[in-house]
Amino acid sequence: MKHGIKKMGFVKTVKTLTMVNQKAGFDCPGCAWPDPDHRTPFEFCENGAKAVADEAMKATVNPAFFAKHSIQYLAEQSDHWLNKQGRISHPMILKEGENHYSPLSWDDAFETIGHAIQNLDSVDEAVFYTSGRTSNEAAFLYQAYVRALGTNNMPDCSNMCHESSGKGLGQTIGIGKGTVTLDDFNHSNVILVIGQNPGTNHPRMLTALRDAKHKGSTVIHINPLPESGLQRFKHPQDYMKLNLKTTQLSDHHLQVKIGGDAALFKGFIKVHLELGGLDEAFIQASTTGYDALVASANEIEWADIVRDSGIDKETIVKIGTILGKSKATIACWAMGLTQQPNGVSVIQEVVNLLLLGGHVGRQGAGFCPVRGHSNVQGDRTVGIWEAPTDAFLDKMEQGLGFNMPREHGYDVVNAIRAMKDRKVGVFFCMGGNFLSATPDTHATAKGLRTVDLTIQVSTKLNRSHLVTGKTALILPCLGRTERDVQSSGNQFVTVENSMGVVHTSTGTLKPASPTLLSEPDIVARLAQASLKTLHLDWKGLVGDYDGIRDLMEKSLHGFDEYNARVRQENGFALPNPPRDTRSFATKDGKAHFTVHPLPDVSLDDDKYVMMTIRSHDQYNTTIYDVHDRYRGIHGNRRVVMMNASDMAERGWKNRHVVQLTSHFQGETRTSGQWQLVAYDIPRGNIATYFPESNSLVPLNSTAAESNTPTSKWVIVSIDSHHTQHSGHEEE
Ligand SMILES: Nc1nc2c(c(=O)[nH]1)N[C@H]1C(S)=C(S)[C@@H](COP(=O)(O)OP(=O)(O)OC[C@H]3O[C@@H](n4cnc5c(=O)[nH]c(N)nc54)[C@H](O)[C@@H]3O)O[C@H]1N2
Ligand SMILES: Nc1nc2c(c(=O)[nH]1)N[C@H]1C(S)=C(S)[C@@H](COP(=O)(O)OP(=O)(O)OC[C@H]3O[C@@H](n4cnc5c(=O)[nH]c(N)nc54)[C@H](O)[C@@H]3O)O[C@H]1N2
Ligand SMILES: [Mo]
Repeated sequence: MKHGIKKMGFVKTVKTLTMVNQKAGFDCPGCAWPDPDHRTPFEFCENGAKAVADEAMKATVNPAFFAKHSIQYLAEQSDHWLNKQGRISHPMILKEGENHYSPLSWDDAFETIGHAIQNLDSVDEAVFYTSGRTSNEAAFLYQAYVRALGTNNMPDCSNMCHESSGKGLGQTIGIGKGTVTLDDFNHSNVILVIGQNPGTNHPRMLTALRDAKHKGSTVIHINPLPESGLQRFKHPQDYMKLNLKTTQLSDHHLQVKIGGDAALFKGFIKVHLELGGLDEAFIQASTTGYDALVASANEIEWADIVRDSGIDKETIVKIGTILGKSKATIACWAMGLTQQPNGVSVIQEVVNLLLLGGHVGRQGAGFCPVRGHSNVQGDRTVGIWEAPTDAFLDKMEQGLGFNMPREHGYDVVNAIRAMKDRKVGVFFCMGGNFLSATPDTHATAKGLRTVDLTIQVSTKLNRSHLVTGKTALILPCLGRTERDVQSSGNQFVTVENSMGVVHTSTGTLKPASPTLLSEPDIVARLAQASLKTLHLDWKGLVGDYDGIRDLMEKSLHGFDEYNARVRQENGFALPNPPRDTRSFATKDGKAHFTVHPLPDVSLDDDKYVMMTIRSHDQYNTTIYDVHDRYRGIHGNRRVVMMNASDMAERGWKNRHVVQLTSHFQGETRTSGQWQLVAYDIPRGNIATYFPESNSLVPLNSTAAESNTPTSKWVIVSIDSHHTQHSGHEEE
């Protein structure tokens, strides 16, 4: 309530928060955790309230604001300050060589973009980014437009997020998504929470863990940090029932070293194989690669497993035995696994372990990659994909009635490389904050500045509005919480949650400014301004989103009777072969055990591994405040969490100011003015907050196969700070 009242006042707060995640309300723009079928009036968490309140701010970033503040002035302000200024009210343009954005009409904005696109030498010089809040309708229309233009250049935030999960699962179980439902949690024996901080990033997941624990499940938390949301959890509604007991959510915490999960899982697999109790019928009938897995497990030495994971053998045997005896195990994970150099293969070690016990397509068991942005999974399902398969495009062509480009496009890292090579003329962003979210901030900034025209469809001011192409546009749009009225009346949109359930989301608030357009409307006008052949009745489609959904039904697998089924009370679940029928859409129709060498996690003596993580008061690059309450850190975000013994060894105390230098393939990157804080983290490991530390993440350091930046594996050296900090314009 406090977070709401500060930004929207009392009455609007009550009205708004009681619509979050309700059947007639809007989907929380926070995370992608699913809603229970039977809802209480309060289906939101502290951080969801922050996200909603942040969107419901007044539209004070208006033409007068931009007339008052130059780009140079704005660039000197912190991310926290930029976000605090309110919603953006009008389309704005920053003309080449000018220091202030000035207002322009929507028509002029689209004409500017249309010209720029039509003047490109090749459509492949246009790149279209998406952040994962975009609805299914907007995303579907957007990809249809980009493909009508003739390119697959569609990098999206998931390239930096769960791409490794999609690849890791797709290759082994034939679907790049999770296989559990919310109800499975209530039937599980064991729940693994790996490389994830749900107390801050998916708070409503804690309720599912609490309920599962009350039914007897064991929760095993694998993380270099203790992450206190898992230690002492009290459901907010228990305060009202005066049931003030806290639940210890995690029964076991394995304080693995950063990057040590592959070794740890190889240990679990060894224990399981020795223990027996495998699901032999399943292995026999439905998998391949079992013998090779056994052979490789026999070869691996315990000494290597213990050294690389940082966990002693006794503990691995104890936890491995619990896992080996479990009749129903769920594995949840997030960025601690996906943003590693071995992001894909470490997820496949998790797959190996669960396949041994047949923990897939069985009640209470399966894979649960916990998604970030509230519709990032839906965006991919409906076509935001730089590397689509032919089968996917065949169906899309059938539905849309025009030819699709087949050559794969740029993902996020390749888009930045292309900018640096001056191969990008127009860069269009549907939401997000590309400059701050991507690695290697200085390299990205340099890349962005080579582009002729950059366009940001946004709700709030961020650093990507300040580090731009030669000409820059801001197109302000409606948020998820706002009423979307088109020619046929009030519209709703649809989204897919982390467990593959598609449902409606209806904005209820008065739009922050009468000038705002919906995202589908922006796409339609973009198409009309820049396509040589229209192919679709863009205006008609936007007049009534049912028309967009009818097109989706024709163009996508699993969307039959979309308009009818998505209107059902709890929406509907998309097809999921492993979950529905224990079948696997791999080439041979089997689930695959895979063998990977132990990754090299060795370090030189003077080096540390840095992970870049989220605080409790941020939503990705949106900084709500400068605290991290659950970790006991207040008033500063430029902090380095470091082991007390590592600090003592260097003669350093709390608050000592250091500079960090990252090392990769002979290159270094340095960033100064960081304060040390002694923290419960393994020796040799440190943690900092993103986006501040993103200038240290090397562009070319990416995960094998998924090309995801290794935001959780940055090799650094630490020195006392001597040189002057260079200002944060691009940091
Ligand atoms: N309030 C809020 N909610 C959010 C977001 C937000 O910024 N704020 N962001 C949304 C998005 S887009 C996403 S993707 C999710 C992110 O959700 P998380 O993945 O929970 O986010 P991170 O802060 O990146 O945390 C990663 C966790 O992995 C651990 N970790 C790091 N390296 C390793 C490792 O090598 N092994 C293991 N086992 N653990 C490791 C870290 O200690 C940390 O606990 O949250 C979503 N929800
Ligand atoms: N070092 C490091 N880097 C990381 C990560 C990390 O853990 N460490 N995590 C990565 C991950 S998992 C992700 S998902 C990315 C996130 O990357 P992005 O999705 O690009 O970044 P966000 O900060 O979520 O974007 C916030 C902006 O989106 C706009 N916005 C908000 N709501 C809406 C809306 O409804 N419509 C539109 N059009 N715009 C809207 C606002 O203007 C806001 O400023 O960052 C990645 N970067
Ligand atoms: Mo994410």
